[in-house]
Amino acid sequence: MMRSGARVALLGVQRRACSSPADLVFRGTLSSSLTPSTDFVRKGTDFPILRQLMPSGDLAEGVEQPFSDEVGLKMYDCMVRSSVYDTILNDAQRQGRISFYMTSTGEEATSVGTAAALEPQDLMWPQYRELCMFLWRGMDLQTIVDTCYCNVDCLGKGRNLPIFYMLPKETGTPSLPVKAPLATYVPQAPGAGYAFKLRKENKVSVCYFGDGAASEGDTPSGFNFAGVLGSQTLFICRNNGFAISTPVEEQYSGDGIASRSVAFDVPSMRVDGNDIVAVYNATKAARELIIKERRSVLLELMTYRVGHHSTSDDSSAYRNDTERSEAAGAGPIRRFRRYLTKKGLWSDEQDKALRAEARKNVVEALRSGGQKQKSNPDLMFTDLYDEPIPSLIEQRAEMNRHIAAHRDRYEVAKFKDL
Ligand SMILES: Cc1ncc(C[n+]2csc(CCOP(=O)(O)OP(=O)(O)O)c2C)c(N)n1
Repeated sequence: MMRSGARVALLGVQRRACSSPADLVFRGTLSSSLTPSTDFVRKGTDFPILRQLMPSGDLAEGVEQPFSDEVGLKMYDCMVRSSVYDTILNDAQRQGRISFYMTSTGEEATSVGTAAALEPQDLMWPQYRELCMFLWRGMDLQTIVDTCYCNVDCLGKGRNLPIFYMLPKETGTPSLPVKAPLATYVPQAPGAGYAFKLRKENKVSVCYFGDGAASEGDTPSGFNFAGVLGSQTLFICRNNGFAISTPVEEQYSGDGIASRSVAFDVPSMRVDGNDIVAVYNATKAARELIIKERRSVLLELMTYRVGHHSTSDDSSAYRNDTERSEAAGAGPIRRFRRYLTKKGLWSDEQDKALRAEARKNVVEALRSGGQKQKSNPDLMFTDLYDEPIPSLIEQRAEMNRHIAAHRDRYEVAKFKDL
């Protein structure tokens, strides 16, 4: 193999003067080595999975608990509450009390482990399976349930699907609301991260998304923007094996999502997403690197979507139940509970009491939320334009005619102009 010996300049860096064709330096590559071989490059770097808390509930050799006992117990509390709320709210949809629901079952460590390792000023861009992040940041249960009911106290004014949470201003922790179109936040979050960099702020723009969202064209665009401009963005990909009924094997043939970031000069780390210690440590390290080098980082958190995609899905049509129940058994809550129990920080009695309390609270919040008036559908047409455009005025009139014709089906008695 011939080697030119010349280090090539990175994009934008001055090119050396060439004395002969052999000295030619190409812009925009990291390596200048030359070869006469026509071999294709097929394999990249290996992306090992960071694991620090073993399924047995023991820390890997040399690993120390990175958070205080208090923070550990608070994370566990969020994870259990989230799983209890998921069970009851999913049932509430089945009973026809709310129209739609999506669980985070099995993925609790991905959102609470990251949220707990970040700072309150960091700006969150959620996908929709981050209930634990919202709990960690102080979203109260009644607001969660009111959002699921789309009632008058829903912060999104009932304009969205249930579970489309947003953080109330009083929590003092910024977050964009959950939204439906996949991956739209992936290029937007680096925009905010770039503003943080320009202002030299100690803030990170944190973008959660799934493996399915990573299959959207917006995702590489976002990675490229982040890599080229050095935006203070933390990309958090929850790789849970599925995009609704499409398993990851049918979504990509490369090495997951972590490998893609290398092409965009975004350092990445693949992490066991069911291991709260690894998720926490990886996020801390990522945040440190982002602020120190004013650049973006990607974490690929390997996990499993234990529940159906949503209440509109029946996953028994495309996956076998053995796989699902095995994954449920190996979930992050059990693993962390084993650890806390071995450490003498948690007991079966405490676990029972926490679950009973969470259940009682969510049932009570459902009862209270169900008695509230639904959000006014007229609000769908407000806050978008200063002066409503003609098509919006026509759509609003059409909706009002429809509601007037089916008054018995809508809880509109208290609304004016309808
Ligand atoms: C742009 C866009 N395309 C398709 C959909 C329909 N859709 C909703 S969720 C989903 C799967 C997303 O999978 P993933 O990002 O892996 O998240 P997960 O549900 O597994 O947590 C799809 C295809 C959508 N909401 N937006």
